[in-house]
Amino acid sequence: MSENQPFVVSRADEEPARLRARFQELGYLFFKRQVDARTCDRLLASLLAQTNGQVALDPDTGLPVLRGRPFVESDEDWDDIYPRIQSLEEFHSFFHGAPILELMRLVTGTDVFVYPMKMARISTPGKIGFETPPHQDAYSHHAGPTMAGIWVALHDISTPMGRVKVLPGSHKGGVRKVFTAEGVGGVQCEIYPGETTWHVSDSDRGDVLIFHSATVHRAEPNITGSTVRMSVDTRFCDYGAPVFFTNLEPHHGWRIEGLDWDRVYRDWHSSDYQYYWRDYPALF
Ligand SMILES: O=C(O)CCC(=O)C(=O)O
Repeated sequence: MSENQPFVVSRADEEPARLRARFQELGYLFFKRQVDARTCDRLLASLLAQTNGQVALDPDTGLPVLRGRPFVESDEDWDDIYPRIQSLEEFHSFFHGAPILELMRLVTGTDVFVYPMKMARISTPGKIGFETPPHQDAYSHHAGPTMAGIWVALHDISTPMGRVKVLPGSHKGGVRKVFTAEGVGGVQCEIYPGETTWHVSDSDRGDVLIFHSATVHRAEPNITGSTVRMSVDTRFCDYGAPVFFTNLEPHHGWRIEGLDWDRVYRDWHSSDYQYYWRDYPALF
């Protein structure tokens, strides 16, 4: 049996040493409303505009709702929608903006490298059992101890919508054995006996979760009738830490034909965040 406890909430104006100590203790930091609501609304609207009406904003609730059939990452519908999302300049530049970069620097205490790979999550109802299983990003991104994930809620997320939860302190046990699993990513890591308490909370739009590369985390199933949970995330590390080459592709570029940077950058107005990693000193 496992149980949930609420996230410990951190504030960006806390003493940095205290925040970093909490990060090393819990393996995560959760910040309320770090990204302003209008920025989240704009990005959410742009993401939704790429779905051919399959997911739309309910004007009464401000939440995304499913208008078409349910889908999960790597389904035919998702493969059709996702390259258009990946091609949004606004989606990529979101992670290089001040509110996100400031948090990354606060957590690391140094300059950071933002991974080129940016992820958008679209968790629809009707797909129970396909949610992201427990895993560590250190395994899936071949990353070292200074790498961390940063996840942002684009709208208010309540319990039934499929929240992301973490196993506090789990980063201290190193990188774990994995086995094949149903769901996003296709692998699940070992959970040690006694690891029964997860941390998770409902989110407001703009809430940010930062998790250590070895922190075990997972998604809950979306058990709503029609609400879709949408969030975005990427990875970052201390500037100069080794970054594995698979993180230099667009997310799912390895399996969706034509989803490469030329395609992604085709309609961008600025080149500021194009190929910015090419001179990064520690690629392997
Ligand atoms: O948002 C999700 O559903 C999964 C997020 C996640 O597992 C990750 O960012 O590694």
